Amino acid sequence: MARRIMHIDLDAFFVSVEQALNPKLQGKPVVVGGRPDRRGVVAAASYEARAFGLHAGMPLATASRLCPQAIFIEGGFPKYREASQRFMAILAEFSPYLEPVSLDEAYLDATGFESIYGSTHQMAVNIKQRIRDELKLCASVGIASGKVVAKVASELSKPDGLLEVAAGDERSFLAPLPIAKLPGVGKKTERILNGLGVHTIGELSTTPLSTLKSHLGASGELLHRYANGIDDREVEPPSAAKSISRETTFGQDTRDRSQLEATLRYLGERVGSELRQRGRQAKCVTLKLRYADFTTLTRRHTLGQASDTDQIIFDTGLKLLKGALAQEKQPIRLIGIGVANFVEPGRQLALLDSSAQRVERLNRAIDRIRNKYGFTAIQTGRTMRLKDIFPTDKEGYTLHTPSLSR
Ligand code: TTP
Ligand code: MG
Repeated sequence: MARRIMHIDLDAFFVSVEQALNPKLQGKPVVVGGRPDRRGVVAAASYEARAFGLHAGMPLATASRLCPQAIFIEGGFPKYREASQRFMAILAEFSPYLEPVSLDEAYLDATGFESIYGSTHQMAVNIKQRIRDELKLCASVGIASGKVVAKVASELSKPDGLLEVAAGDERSFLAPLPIAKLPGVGKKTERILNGLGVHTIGELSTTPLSTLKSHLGASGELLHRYANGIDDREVEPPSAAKSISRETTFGQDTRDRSQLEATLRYLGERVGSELRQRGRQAKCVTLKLRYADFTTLTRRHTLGQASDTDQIIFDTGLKLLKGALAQEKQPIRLIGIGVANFVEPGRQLALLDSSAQRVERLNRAIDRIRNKYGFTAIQTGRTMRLKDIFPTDKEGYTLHTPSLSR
């Protein structure tokens, strides 16, 4: 199936957020970056301001000379961050294959989504509409068989654009454009290529590879591929964390076995619950201890078979703890447990023996109840001991480092 990759980029992002919040700014030349009497540069310019030649990176003083009637505002990052989060949340509803690139820009793999929306074009129309309705912002969308052509297309379509390059048309679409439009061609590369008599992407695409390699090194090869519309890079969702852990420092250093084990059990359950929520199983369990003299020990154990159950996580952590306590007699200041080496759960429940099945079901039942009524709605035997030590609320025990232990 031919890939359909979308590049979505918000128009005049910082300025558009300001205009959405303050309608008086709409339709006017507006600059975010600061007062024109200050040193500094334009961060974003409205399209009305761009008509006067203003652009990002231009000194504010120059901007105000070219367009004295422009409205200059300082701007505020939290507003842009919030708008960005809402923008990405909308995109995530359209496809799970989403790669945020910056605050206002993302790639989305829409391959195979035609059947849902009628066409990829219609899907893009729907995305633009949701962004307009919910955020009062305007997005430009490029659609192509790969990232590079999709990005060039969205850029070219701005503002309020939507441009789809049909499969097979990538080269001819790029050919007439100046090389500076090709992602990866910066000022320096542009100068070198111009020196070789190369001005358009089409000319770049027919320049011998050996010439490009000798003048640009490895990037010459990449640019040659891009210029020919070849780009197999996948849309990569942000890499999920590679481990999950919880730890806490005790109010007082301790050697109390039952307190150590109860805390380990509790932290292990928090780890297990997040692991199951992420739909992963882990092959490795780690224990972390910090002693009264601040020396820190970490021990790890690799499981014969990946697991996501509280019992296996705790039992493994407990074994590591017992081994450590046998070796070192100092009181303990901090305890932590974690899991790593994730795998997708591959095996069928039916293949497990019946006692393992019971454990899995039990874990899921506990998760359901805790999701509904809070973490302390169910207490397993060992963690009851913590009641005497730590205050509880619906969310769980309030340990000394809540952010790490929740
Ligand atoms: P861009 O998407 O590059 O620009 P834009 O959204 O303002 O305009 P366009 O319609 O061409 O996409 O950058 C997004 C935001 O990042 C921009 O609104 C402000 C910020 N930014 C800076 O702070 N400094 C800069 O030099 C650039 C280029 C952007
Ligand atoms: Mg933008």
